[in-house]
Amino acid sequence: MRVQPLYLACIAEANPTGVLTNPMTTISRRTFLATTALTVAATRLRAQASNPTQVTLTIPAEATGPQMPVDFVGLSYEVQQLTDPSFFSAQNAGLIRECKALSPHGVLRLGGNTSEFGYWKPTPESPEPEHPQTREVVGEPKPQYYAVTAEAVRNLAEFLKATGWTCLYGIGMGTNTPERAAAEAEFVAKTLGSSLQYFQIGNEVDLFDRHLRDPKTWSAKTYLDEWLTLARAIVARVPQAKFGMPDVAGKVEWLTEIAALWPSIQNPPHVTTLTHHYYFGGPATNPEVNIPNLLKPETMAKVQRTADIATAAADKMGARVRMTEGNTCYRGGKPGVSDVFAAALWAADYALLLASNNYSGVNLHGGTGKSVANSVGGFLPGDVMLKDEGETPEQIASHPHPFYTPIATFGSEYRLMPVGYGLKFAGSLSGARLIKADLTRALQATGVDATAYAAKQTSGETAVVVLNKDASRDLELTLDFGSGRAGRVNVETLHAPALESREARIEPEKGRAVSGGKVTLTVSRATGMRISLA
Ligand code: BDP
Repeated sequence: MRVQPLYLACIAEANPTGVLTNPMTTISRRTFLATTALTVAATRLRAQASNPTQVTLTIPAEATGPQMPVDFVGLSYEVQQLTDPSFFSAQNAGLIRECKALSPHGVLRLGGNTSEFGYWKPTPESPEPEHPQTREVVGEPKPQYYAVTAEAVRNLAEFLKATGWTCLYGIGMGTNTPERAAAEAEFVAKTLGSSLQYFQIGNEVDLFDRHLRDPKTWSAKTYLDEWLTLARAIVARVPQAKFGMPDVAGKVEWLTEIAALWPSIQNPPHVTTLTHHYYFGGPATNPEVNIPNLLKPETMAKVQRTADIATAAADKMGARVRMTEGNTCYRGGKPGVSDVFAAALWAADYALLLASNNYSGVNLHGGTGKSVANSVGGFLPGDVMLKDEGETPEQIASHPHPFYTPIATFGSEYRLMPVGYGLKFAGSLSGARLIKADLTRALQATGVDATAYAAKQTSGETAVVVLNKDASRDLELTLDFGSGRAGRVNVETLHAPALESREARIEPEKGRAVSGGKVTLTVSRATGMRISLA
């Protein structure tokens, strides 16, 4: 059995689910105080273990980097989630509350592997169409067809209004026809109105050669031809339609190829966004998917290389880049990595690195266990792993399903998970212009695995987010805002007792006075800190 840290056992006493995101509301005060005492004692012990590493970061006064859009933060769900029309509906108060808590201007992306098997059913009487042959492949969704109904789209529109979010609406490509795609798009455009940002046609099209297309002929070029047929059919019925594409799983060079082919297209559809996906690794059984690998600097160096390729292609097309579907570990996530605090630090760092590369946003994938299990062949490898490790059905059920979901469903309750807290923490810079300064390089020169991002809000406030991902080293950080700056900084932390904790919190700390333009703070190991100066 997985060894549970002491504090979690203690919390689980009062909360049988064992999963915590907001201890003040889910456990008794007595248990919370006991937990806090343990945590504080553990922190003291750690602090005695080694001296903090001292470092000074100079924060330039001018912000000349990209502006992080107000709607940078997003979530991604399977289209199959629409088969329950009450899920994305004005009635689903719990989900609406968690979405709003995550971001006041979020972006809901609908897609995933299941999007290739949904068919548009405009009226309850519309018959199920005939479907083409596909190959069944382990790990890919079984060709289980389902209807996307007008009722589900109407409810989705109400849900978006209630959250203040917009939508990237996924239309299938794998088994769809231009006529059905256009009819669906027309209804969606009319029903979602200004809540619709754009359409995406096809999910992870670079993997279609596995089960949906002929591997001998499938390429970026054949994809583009097919995409154009569908997109033009949509534009014929929705002339103002905008698109994001190609939503590749991994072949980011398809973006380069598409950008090279683009000038040869007569009267091209309006593509606002080039899109790709990103999963750090997978599946759950892969031993390389672990906390040290997730948080090490090389992981983000790889992310940077993908961003360089994607943004160069987008610049050529006059578009932006968005990471429309991703998370820590594919095939539904890995317990102990995807559902713990390490994922919060990863998500915050990943999102801010992409923001500093001028991405228009990030959509972390999640949803219900069933919809994601269906997207990967019917079951989550993480469940098998837990069973093999001896967890009881109750213990397994206490994990979020899928393991990486930013908002988890427990019965009728919805809760923001650690990975969601990380995204929310990064989202606190939304709307601000990033300050170009190699803060991360300065931090990593000390040998500590930490990163930092600075930004200037339109109000003039300067905010610095420091993510100390290091499991063993604390930072004694001096921020130098320039001798002309004075006042007090506000401080907020993203923290949990340990990287392995199945919880996360964002909490204010005591402000500090700035003296001579400088302020010094301790950023403990495995902690994020946001320091802002008006
Ligand atoms: C992506 C798919 C999505 C899956 C996810 C996963 O688009 O449908 O849920 O991976 O494997 O490849 O977790």
